[in-house]
Amino acid sequence: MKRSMILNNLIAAAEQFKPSGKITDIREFGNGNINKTFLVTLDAKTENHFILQRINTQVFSRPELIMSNMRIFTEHARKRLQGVTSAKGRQWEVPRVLLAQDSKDHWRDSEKSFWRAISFIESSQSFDTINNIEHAKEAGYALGMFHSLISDMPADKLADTLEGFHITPRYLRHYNDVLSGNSARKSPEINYCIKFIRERNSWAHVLEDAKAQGKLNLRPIHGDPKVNNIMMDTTTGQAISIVDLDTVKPGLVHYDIGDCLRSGCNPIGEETEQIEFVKFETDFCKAILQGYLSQAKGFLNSNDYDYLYDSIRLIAFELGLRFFTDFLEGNVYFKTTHAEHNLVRALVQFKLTESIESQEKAIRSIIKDIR
Ligand code: GN1
Ligand code: MG
Repeated sequence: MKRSMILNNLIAAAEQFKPSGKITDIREFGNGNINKTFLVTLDAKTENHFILQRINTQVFSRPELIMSNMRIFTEHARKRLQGVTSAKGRQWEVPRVLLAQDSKDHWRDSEKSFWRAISFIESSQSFDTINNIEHAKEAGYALGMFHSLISDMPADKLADTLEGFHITPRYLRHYNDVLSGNSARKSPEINYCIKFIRERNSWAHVLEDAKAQGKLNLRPIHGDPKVNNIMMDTTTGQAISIVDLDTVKPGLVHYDIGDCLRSGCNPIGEETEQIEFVKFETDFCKAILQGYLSQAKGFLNSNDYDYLYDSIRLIAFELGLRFFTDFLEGNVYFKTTHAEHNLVRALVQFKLTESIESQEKAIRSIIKDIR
């Protein structure tokens, strides 16, 4: 598509959703790996920003379902919230779905691209990495708050918008297919990844096996609670919201806990190229879990605790596996800036997995102490 056409569609989409006022600015926003995200600024007295997104329909093949999940979740959470925040004296915000001029929750442009808009959490910011222990506690609190708001919602109220998401054995099967059809020259890095995955092949079924045995149950989850989806109040420094609700769907809370910890306890971040410095920070792990359990203690059972360590290790491993597979496949899923981007990302997650494994005793003892 020509640049001018893309720009025209972008402006037309923003016009569709603007609540009031004149659009004064549209700029790319955040570091998402899948969708295109923009921050729209309006010339309005209140609510002078909103988030506009073009959904990647190669990944989310039924985007209408994302929107209906999002509406079911936000409605439920907002009802639950009445009473909760005032009691604690803290603020918590649930993003709102903005409707287009025809009152639909999305808009298709002339190219059939799928656009939707969401309210912006004003006076807040997000960070790609955790800055300190307080920040870590707040990130954990945010995930706990999110889970607690939907803990009374049956998982089957939500559609499965991304089949196979976080089902590690499925990613492994796909990886094996891709690998067997790949004839590219194998560099030492590629060989390291192949060996790394092979050595963890049978363990990688751990959460799905526990689910099949009835030890872990499906619940509504966020799906993507990495650190930069947690919004922090710019004045108080407290967590105020979790955004990016595309993957709100039935799953194991362990996927979320693992994702929050694998992103939160990696102080140099998932986009680093300094692979030798990647380390899982157990002090952050303890603080995130403390913050999480301050909200989540009431609905976690003994089996849930038993699988926490594995979930931390698994989601780091799984993301490495997903990045590596995408690299072998020619970067068809995650946005990249260079040909080896997904290979480097995979190496970061595998290093992180190794760091988790080498600190297994310490991590298990943190979990034991706080349960
Ligand atoms: C993707 O697009 P983004 O950055 O919100 C991915 C997550 C990964 C994450 C890694 C739908 O999320 O699962 O953990 O990249 N989302 C999807 O940064 O695959
Ligand atoms: Mg996302």
